[in-house]
Amino acid sequence: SSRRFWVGGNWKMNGSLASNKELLEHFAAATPSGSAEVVIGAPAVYLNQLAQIVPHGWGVAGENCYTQSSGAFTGEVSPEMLKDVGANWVILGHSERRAIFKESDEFVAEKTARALKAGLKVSVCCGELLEEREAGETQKVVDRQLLAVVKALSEEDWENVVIAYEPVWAIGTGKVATPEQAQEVHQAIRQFLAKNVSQAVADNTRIVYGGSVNPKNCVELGQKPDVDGFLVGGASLKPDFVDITKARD
Ligand code: G2H
Repeated sequence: SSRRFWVGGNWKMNGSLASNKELLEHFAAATPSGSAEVVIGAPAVYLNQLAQIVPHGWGVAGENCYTQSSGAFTGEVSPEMLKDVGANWVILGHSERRAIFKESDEFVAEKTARALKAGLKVSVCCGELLEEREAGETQKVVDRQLLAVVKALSEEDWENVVIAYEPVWAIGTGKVATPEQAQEVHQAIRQFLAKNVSQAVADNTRIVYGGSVNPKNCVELGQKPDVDGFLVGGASLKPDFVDITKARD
């Protein structure tokens, strides 16, 4: 397909000036010139550092942003500020933001629209809780989360969006979804896009899997036809993250 494989690292609230530098030097030394598009997400305070030292061609992502460019919003960071310090992507709607910081589907969608308007690309996350999967509600939950995004975006906006499907029960637990489980939901998301946006957007939008991806399980997951890459948490803090970026090569 025309969908270039996409691999994001999501460092979450980890790192330091010294450890970031060391890790990025490891990545660069591992000749990370695979065919995938690679993006590293890090705490906002480190994005300026990352923008200067990520391996050639890799992108830099914020892990959140607000809906306004500037103003009296103590503690928030705007999409324009992320761009200003060298980020070209932002991860939005991660399950930790939804669960811990109570972000609603509508708020995530509004942030997605605003970040795109500011010229950032967006990796927007969705995914069900364990009890939702067990109740047979996986697709209903994912559709609800994505419908809010569909309503907030224009068809052209989708060119700059990657959907990350991250089942919450697989996040940081070591309990990775099977390739079949991932494929089933990714395929349903693509059908959802065809029905609710357009066939072209369904065909061209990257849908990546997240949740306990590591160098051992990434190859099999990456062979599934609707798995267009990964969003990687814990394993993106280790030198062999580079192997995951080459899962499809
Ligand atoms: C899911 C994922 C990265 P991990 O949160 O977004 O983290 O790979 O540690 O499960």
